[in-house]
Amino acid sequence: MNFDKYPMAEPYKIKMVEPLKITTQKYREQAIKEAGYNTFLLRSEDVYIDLLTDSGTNAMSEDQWAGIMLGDEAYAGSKNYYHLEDAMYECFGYKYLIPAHQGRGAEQLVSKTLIKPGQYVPGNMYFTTTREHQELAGGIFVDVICDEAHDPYNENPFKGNVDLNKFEKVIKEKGAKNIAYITIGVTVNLAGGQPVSMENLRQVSKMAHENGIKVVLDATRAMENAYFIKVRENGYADKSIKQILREMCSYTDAATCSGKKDFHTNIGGFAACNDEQDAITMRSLVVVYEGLQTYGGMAGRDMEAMARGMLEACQDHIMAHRIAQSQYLWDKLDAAGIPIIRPCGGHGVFVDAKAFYPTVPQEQYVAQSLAADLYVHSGVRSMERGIVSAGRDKVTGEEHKPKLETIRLTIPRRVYTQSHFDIVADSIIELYSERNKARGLRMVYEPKALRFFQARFEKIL
Ligand code: PM9
Repeated sequence: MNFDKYPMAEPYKIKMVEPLKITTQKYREQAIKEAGYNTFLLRSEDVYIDLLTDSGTNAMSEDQWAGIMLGDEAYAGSKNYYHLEDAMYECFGYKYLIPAHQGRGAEQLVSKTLIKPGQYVPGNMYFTTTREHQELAGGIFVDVICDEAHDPYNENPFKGNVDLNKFEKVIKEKGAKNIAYITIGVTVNLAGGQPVSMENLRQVSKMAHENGIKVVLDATRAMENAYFIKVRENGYADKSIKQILREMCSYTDAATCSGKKDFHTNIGGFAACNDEQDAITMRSLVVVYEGLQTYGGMAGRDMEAMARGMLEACQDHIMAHRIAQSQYLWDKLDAAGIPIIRPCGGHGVFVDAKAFYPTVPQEQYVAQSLAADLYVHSGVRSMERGIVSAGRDKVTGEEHKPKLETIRLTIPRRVYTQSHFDIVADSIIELYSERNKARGLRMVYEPKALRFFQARFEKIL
């Protein structure tokens, strides 16, 4: 039997199930209205298939659950911290670990440690929480991702790559001493989960280090990125995910990581670095914002689950199945002619809302409106990744207008089956056939920071 022919076949069996509720369309119309047409404000029990995010929504393994029972809840020096430190070193290779309650906690520590107010922070496309913490620390984000990343239909297999000319221009124009560091997200979330090649990481590292600039990896989905390097980049097919990951990290000086994605855990994160002084500064901050340096806002049991999940996610067949699920949904939508970001990315499928609803302008929050309509149609929850997520320029107050205006169908790991993906695909296809009924939204409540989480809207009739 050639099992390679069945990448989608689950490398696990199901031990515990969580019931799902199917509601009527009338019920969902009322629910989304009450939620201000914001899928973040829906009650989870009113959702049938939840593709809002892959963050903290993953199914842990029996080994991780067993680890939960071994939580050492001592205030200081928990044995689970040391397990986590060992696992992080084995997978990522950084010298120092600073645990945090989740990714944004780590982002605060790194931003406060490395950014002096007024400094620039280039990066391969913004991420919401990352840019927020950089700006709160007085930094100015500059996008240096390649142009292909902003084009949904460009087929470049490494659309997450940094454009070296753009990076060099920032160094020349602003001066190396005015650059705090460069952030490299692997994969790039808002570009559609697109990976960065090893070759690009190597070149960015060379250019940065020749100019005395540090490289900070957003390692949140680094294992997915390593998998893409394995299957898409020459010379890596016979290397393991762990070997590829260690090489990726070797080009960088520090990392932030949300533990809620690749590691299948429900909570957790960390910052890591190789510079002792940076570690000392971050440890002095972690006790103020997160918790003691040996738990950083996590319970001992959470650290144990994360340590075990990290080692598990490095196994090649686990990552192959993970990406096969995204590819399955992507293939079905592509075959039906649905406008989606190409090529298939890691953590989900991104529908091009501007092309899906061409009659609704971006200023009327077209992706937000599509996400609400999809929920009403079938109880499938997705997330807006467009003008609402992009927020406003902190200086001018103008709305950022990203070229990519998408809804993200994010795939939680080991949670849904092929039949669920069939329903999601059919629902999108049916909605596409009714696209002439589309209406825009008006924002009626706008929070100051990370507005996409809490903003409220009304339908324009
Ligand atoms: N990502 C996601 O759904 C959850 C929050 S935003 C809706 O994609 C990257 C690349 C992320 C990320 C979170 C964080 C922050 C940092 N970098 O959510 O704080 O995708 O653990 O991580 C989310 P935390």
